[in-house]
Amino acid sequence: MPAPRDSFPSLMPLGEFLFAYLHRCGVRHSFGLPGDFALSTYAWLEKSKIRSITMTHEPSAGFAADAYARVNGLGLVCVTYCVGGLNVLNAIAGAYAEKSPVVVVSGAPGRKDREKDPLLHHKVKTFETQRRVYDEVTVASTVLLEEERAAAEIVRCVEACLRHKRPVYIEVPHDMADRLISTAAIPAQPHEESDPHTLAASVAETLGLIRAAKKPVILAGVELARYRLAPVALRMAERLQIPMAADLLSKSAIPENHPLYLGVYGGAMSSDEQVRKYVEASDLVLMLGTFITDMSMGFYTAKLDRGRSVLATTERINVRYHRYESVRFPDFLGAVAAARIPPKRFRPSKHHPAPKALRKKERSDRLSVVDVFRILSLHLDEHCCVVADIGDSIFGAVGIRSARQAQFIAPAYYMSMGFAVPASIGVELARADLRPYVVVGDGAFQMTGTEISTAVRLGLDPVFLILNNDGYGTMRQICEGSFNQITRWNYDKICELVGGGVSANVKTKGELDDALRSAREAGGLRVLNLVLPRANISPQLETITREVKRIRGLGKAGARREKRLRPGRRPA
Ligand SMILES: Cc1ncc(C[n+]2csc(CCOP(=O)(O)OP(=O)(O)O)c2C)c(N)n1
Ligand SMILES: [Mg+2]
Repeated sequence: MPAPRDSFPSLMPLGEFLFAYLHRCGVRHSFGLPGDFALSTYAWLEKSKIRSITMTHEPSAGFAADAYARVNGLGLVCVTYCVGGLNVLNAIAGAYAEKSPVVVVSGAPGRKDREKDPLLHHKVKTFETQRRVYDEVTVASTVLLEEERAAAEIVRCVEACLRHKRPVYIEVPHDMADRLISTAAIPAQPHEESDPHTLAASVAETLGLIRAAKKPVILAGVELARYRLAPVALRMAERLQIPMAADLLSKSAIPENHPLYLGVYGGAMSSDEQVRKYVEASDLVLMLGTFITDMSMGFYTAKLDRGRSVLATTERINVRYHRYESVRFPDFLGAVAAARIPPKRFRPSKHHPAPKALRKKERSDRLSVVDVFRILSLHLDEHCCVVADIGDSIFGAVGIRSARQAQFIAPAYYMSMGFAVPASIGVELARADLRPYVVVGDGAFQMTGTEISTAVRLGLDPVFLILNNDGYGTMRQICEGSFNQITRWNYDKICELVGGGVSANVKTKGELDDALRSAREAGGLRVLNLVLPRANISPQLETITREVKRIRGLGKAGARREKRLRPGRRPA
């Protein structure tokens, strides 16, 4: 989608144009933290129609903007030079890896400052350092040092962000923000088109495979969500009666209450054996917008044969062993979805089991990870968005199966801890009708849990479920050690600290059910400290840690290897 660019006054202050343009492209909130080099930019942000949200720490601003971008279609971070910009870098790297369109605006030393090479505070090596670092995690970057080119540079970067669904970097020297820039000569960006012959050939080969297939299946990938193409894929699935599975990164890209939905596929990390068997026994796997990653494919346990698959993404169109160049994914998908071929026969009956209701006699049982996700599933509906952090929060979430459509957001490929609490702020600001249900480990909570104070200040109403298993449970499964121990916090006291919300300690299945019901009925911000047995994990985490240990040579096999390599010494 090209960004709009017309009808601006021909001369505008740079800062005014920047935020007016971003607003026109759909940005309504900015996440960040000011600093002296960014204050002139912040002054324009304050005057603009975009609401500035100050977070407690820049990494959180990055996670919030990433989640906001996933829901809204474009996100914005505003920070100061290096101390702020480099603080937010990891979150932006995650947005790059998982295709989330975030614009990073950073304040910087002035044009005048750069004439000599003084040692200015926040400078690392050269004035170019931060921009060069950002070149690794963005699809376009610019330093706005010239009035004549500034507007065109802003448009170029934002258009790249929208086109590639990946972050871009815009550096605003502090003495440039107020300068008048020309908005007249903004060159048009080239419009990419599919080569019609190659498109026709790729579609014809795919349709031939679909016609011949007895048991095709669609793996609905995350790009369907990013490029808003899920309705097209759904249309295709419905017309051809082809069932669909998602992966961990794309979970909920298609509605999980759809009759054609099978569940999450990820090799041995699938949501259940039925899905795994169905996908692996299929004679044609149509991977639409799918990222094939070690995580989403269950750490190399997935069994998908290239000879019976189509992989169509914005980066490649592969039909079995053929690769088609110059074919745009939306064109390919649209053409396959519109083709008139006879539908398949699919009986959905035994798939997609709804979560089992809680029985009276189990209410006093101690809570387990599996039950957390089962009970949570019973309370979710189309107004909920589950935001999961790393650890069993994300692996166990494969087991979430709500009876009605619920959204799901997680850094399921880049896997950076600390994502979920700040991300929930981005989700709720992007869509006020979505209530975040944040599933976060005690370790991850200790990284960015301070953002609860931001949520309280903004009057938001997320429900935080802290999976408290006394430390880094995931790491403990792979390799036990004192490095997995963290301080035991009184998580139920956090509401007192930040001055808002209601918290509770939850130990049994019945208590969780009651707490979620009360959260639903009364609204408001909730913090639930879910006290779990230390060794209790989800079946998905068990699978993945077993595979990691096997591949990395850790655990028993690793100890034997260590002994062989260093006879007489105990493994560390
Ligand atoms: C920023 C970051 N640092 C380190 C890791 C490595 N790591 C993955 S899971 C994990 C432990 C998570 O602990 P917790 O949040 O308590 O979840 P649990 O594993 O106990 O479910 C660590 C340290 C990571 N993924 N991200
Ligand atoms: Mg933990």
